[in-house]
Amino acid sequence: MAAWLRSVLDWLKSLFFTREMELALIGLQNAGKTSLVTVLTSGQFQEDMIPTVGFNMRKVTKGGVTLKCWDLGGQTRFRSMWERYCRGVQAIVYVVDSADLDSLDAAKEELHALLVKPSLAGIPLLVLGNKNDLPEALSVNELISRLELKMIQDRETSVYSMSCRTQANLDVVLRWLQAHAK
Ligand SMILES: Nc1nc2c(ncn2[C@@H]2O[C@H](COP(=O)(O)OP(=O)(O)OP(=O)(O)O)[C@@H](O)[C@H]2O)c(=O)[nH]1
Ligand SMILES: [Mg+2]
Repeated sequence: MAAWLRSVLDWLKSLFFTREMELALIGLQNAGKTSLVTVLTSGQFQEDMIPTVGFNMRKVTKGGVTLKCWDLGGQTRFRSMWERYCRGVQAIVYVVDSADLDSLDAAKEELHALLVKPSLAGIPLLVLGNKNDLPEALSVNELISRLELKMIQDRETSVYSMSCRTQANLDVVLRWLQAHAK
């Protein structure tokens, strides 16, 4: 009953007070960025994803917040676009395949190379260790160490372990995003 009432109240609130939040999803190819947007918009995990060529923009409204998601391609040839799409967003979401241990050094280097850009100073960062349904996936503490996240001092940084496949921690990720909307 309480849950039912809460969802009616959320719906009524969303009619009158929708806030918008622009965010950029970046990270190496195959990390799960498009899967995350798909799970957020449809509630369904899809196995057969196509690599993103360039970028996609999708909007999803959850709990009175419209998330405008710039979903960028992670292949090397698209990485030079990341900065442009990260400018002016309320949050940068950096998605990592936490079970692909061979890609973590490249993920670390790309992240730190992006964050030194003066145009992105101070933008909050959410690092997501995706694919935590896989047995070899690293924990949050291991990700903090492997990605050298403690070196990031000039912005708010949060890290979660999650899975698009099982939707583990998706609620926590959504709450973080909603809390950072204008
Ligand atoms: N096991 C598992 N596989 C996942 C998960 N999330 C995504 N995948 C798979 O990972 C692959 C890549 O997913 P995408 O969402 O296309 O990755 P992307 O980061 O958008 O890749 P690019 O568009 O090339 O940058 C797909 O085969 C997904 O099914 C997850 O949580 N667990
Ligand atoms: Mg993609």
